Amino acid sequence: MSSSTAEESARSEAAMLPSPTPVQLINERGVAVDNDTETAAKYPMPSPEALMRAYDKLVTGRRVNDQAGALVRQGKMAVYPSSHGQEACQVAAALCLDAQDWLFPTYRDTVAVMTRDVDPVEVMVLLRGDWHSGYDPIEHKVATQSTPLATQLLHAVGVAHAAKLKGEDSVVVAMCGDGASSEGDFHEALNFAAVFHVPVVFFVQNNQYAISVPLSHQSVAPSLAHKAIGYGMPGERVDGNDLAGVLSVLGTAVQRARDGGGPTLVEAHTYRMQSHTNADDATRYRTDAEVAEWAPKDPLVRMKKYLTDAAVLTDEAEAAIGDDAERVAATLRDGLNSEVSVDPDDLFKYVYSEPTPQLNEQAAMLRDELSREGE
Ligand SMILES: Cc1ncc(C[n+]2csc(CCOP(=O)(O)OP(=O)(O)O)c2C)c(N)n1
Ligand SMILES: [Mg+2]
Repeated sequence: MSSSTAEESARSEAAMLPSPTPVQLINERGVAVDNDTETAAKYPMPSPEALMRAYDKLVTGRRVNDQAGALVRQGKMAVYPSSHGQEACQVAAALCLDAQDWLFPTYRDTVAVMTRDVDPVEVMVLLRGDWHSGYDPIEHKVATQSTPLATQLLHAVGVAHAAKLKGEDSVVVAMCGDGASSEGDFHEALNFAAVFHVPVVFFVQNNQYAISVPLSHQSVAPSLAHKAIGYGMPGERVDGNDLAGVLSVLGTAVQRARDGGGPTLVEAHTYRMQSHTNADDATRYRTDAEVAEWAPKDPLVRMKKYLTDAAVLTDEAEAAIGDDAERVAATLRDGLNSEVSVDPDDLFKYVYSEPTPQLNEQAAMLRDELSREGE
């Protein structure tokens, strides 16, 4: 290998590696970080308007998480995987996309789906147990919230590949958790995306746990973002509680994909502040002291401090943002407190265009069981 080829190859390898520490634009005290020139050029601070728009969604996202928790306790929803503490990731994942782009969320990404302007009640009916999905994925370009881990990543790559073949200008953001990165589907999706150079951004919210399994039992790689180079795509890591940082890093990756630069793997370092779902008791596998360490890193607190100090966020603006969030919470309460009548047959109707014999059998069993209810 000639020395210039060797240098070029070393440069392109280095470009695929993530930053030595997670990218951060605003620190935990709400102060802008003085980054080196290269990082600052690659990840510019979003404009005050963009930050205000995102902060508005952040406040609503937190309110939605709190409201959903209350609705579960009141028996109005079956289950809620909260993204409390992860709202910066949620908001940024939706706001980095244009109208023609696609989002592939998981069960924990309700706030991301709502931030893409899907009706809040339509989003929640899945978690009430009424429907497989209450919104139309094609209308909103938001796939259904996936519970089988990492399966959505393959679907996302398929959509991105199709968009590329059709010459469409759309980018796909595919979300998953740290635990999902151990799935075979994760590997297949990243490998296919890199080999076929498709416009997709893989966005891993590393919230440190897969239910009770800590990250240390999931991976011993230097970071999840380091996995990217093994597939031949760039990886980046970002402080997932820094809204400005996540917006900038995801924005850069989305633009790269749009410009024909191929896929990127972005890992956000964050923390699941509450239990996995209401059916889990996190005190059984982690200490209060560990949770307390993350409390001061709250994405809302630092964004509020930064915007207030910059005199962008005024008391009136804060009050208006709070009112918006209350309106969304009231919409959720009204929608989920209303009586709903569901047809049990619908469970089977839309699985395949032609029902399979097994589905027909299961539907008949359910009908029989229901007809004997109360006997
Ligand atoms: C294929 C598959 N295996 C197992 C499960 C059960 N399960 C549901 S959530 C979860 C943990 C996932 O953790 P992570 O990917 O880190 O996401 P988080 O819940 O932390 O957002 C597991 C194992 C599942 N839903 N799908
Ligand atoms: Mg996790």
